[in-house]
Amino acid sequence: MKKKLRIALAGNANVGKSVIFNQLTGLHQHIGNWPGKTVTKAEGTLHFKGYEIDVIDLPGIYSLSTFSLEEIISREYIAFEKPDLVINVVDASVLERNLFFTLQLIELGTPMIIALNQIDIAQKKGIKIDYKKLSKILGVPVIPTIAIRGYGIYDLLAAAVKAIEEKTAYPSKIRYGKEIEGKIEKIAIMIREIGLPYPARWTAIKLLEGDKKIQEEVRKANPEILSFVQEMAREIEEIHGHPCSTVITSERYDVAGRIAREVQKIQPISRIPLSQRLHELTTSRVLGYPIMLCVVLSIFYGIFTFGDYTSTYIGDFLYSFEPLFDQAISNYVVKELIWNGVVEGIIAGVTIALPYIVPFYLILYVLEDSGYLSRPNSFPHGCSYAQNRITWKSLHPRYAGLRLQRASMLGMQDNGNREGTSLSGFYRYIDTLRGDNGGCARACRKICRHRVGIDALYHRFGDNLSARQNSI
Ligand SMILES: Nc1nc2c(ncn2[C@@H]2O[C@H](COP(=O)(O)OP(=O)(O)O)[C@@H](O)[C@H]2O)c(=O)[nH]1
Ligand SMILES: [Mg+2]
Repeated sequence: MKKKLRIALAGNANVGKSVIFNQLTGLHQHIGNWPGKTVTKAEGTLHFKGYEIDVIDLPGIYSLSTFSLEEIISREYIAFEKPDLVINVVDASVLERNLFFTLQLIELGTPMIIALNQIDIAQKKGIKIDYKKLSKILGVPVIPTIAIRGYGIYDLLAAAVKAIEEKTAYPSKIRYGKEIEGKIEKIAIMIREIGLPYPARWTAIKLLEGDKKIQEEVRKANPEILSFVQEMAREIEEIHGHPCSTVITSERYDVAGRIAREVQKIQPISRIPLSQRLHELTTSRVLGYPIMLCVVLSIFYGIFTFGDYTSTYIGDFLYSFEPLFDQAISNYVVKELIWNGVVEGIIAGVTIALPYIVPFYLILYVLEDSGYLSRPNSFPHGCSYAQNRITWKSLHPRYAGLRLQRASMLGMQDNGNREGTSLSGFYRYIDTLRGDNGGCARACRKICRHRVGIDALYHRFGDNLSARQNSI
């Protein structure tokens, strides 16, 4: 039977926990709610190096207090359910803010490693983090990751399993100022005697912070401890001139700031390459859509304009052979059959297909080669194929459909069909706006003429046939 492990992902909101969770567990996920709560619980399973690993994506939180449901859920899960390891996901681009939570996890004494995520964003901001030094200071493995690209995810998993196996996931103690540290120690000694399920040092800090839930549990076990804590808190307040909880919070921020300053270097932002800037522009939430629209419209406009001109010239060139053909073939029926029935069909095909389809594929090739088509499905972030319904892959059929509709509408009107009049009027209006001399319309008319020519032949043959039948 496979050995089972439980790993929890914890960290601030929007640091990339869910992306890492998805990378780790793929489709093997179960999404529900925490029992009796409205907060989403995401669990998944993966198999790695002979282990069956349950991964849980904890809600995003900024502290381990009891101010929100998310904080209570995360704190109780880590403290009571005791996962084998917590992966603390940290946003490398705002290290100091994230370390504030990391320090609290360390206080809780949980075995942990750090996923230093979003290093790509940090790099863009000119922030370089010495993750080995960070690992040394905190005493736990630190793995740099770019979750959205899957970079570092394997290393993270390998480091997690190794840390559990070798028991190297126990962080160093982070020390506060001398006078606070002395008081924490004194309270912790008393806590150890009553044997609470939480680590003694963490409980002592929480008592000094005035955590109501912990106070209640301690009161039940030994109310004297609370009066001692009150005395200690008052002494701290006297020294610092602020409430004890504020002093502890600001000490924590100081420690987080000091560590961040020690491990990160902020360099002047290097020039972002043009390709990167174009990528950002074309996938931006705001500008991505108008740019995409402009690209699509430019493709249509360019192809219609280019196609109309080339179609006209190719058509004129091929039709210039008609008088020669007339001279060469004297029999009217044979001439009609070959010219109207075959040659005009080929001319129509050539003047429609070549001038429009070839440039379309060329443009598509250039777009594909540039990578624009493969940018988050060529649409700005968070905007999927399914949501948009329009896809690059469907652009060609749509274009061809539009082209044929246009052809058929103009043809219908030329044939005196009223249904075609309104839409063909629209197309003609667009042609006028574009200053088009009606090249496309002419090409469409050729198809229709070809069609009319064939119809005429049918009629003629039909008439001949019926005349012959009558004579018989
Ligand atoms: N550039 C970049 N974006 C990331 C990375 N990891 C996550 N994100 C993005 O950060 C946002 C928040 O990620 P999510 O996993 O939902 O964060 P959570 O709130 O911690 O679960 C999403 O838009 C992700 O696409 C990363 O390594 N690099
Ligand atoms: Mg999430």
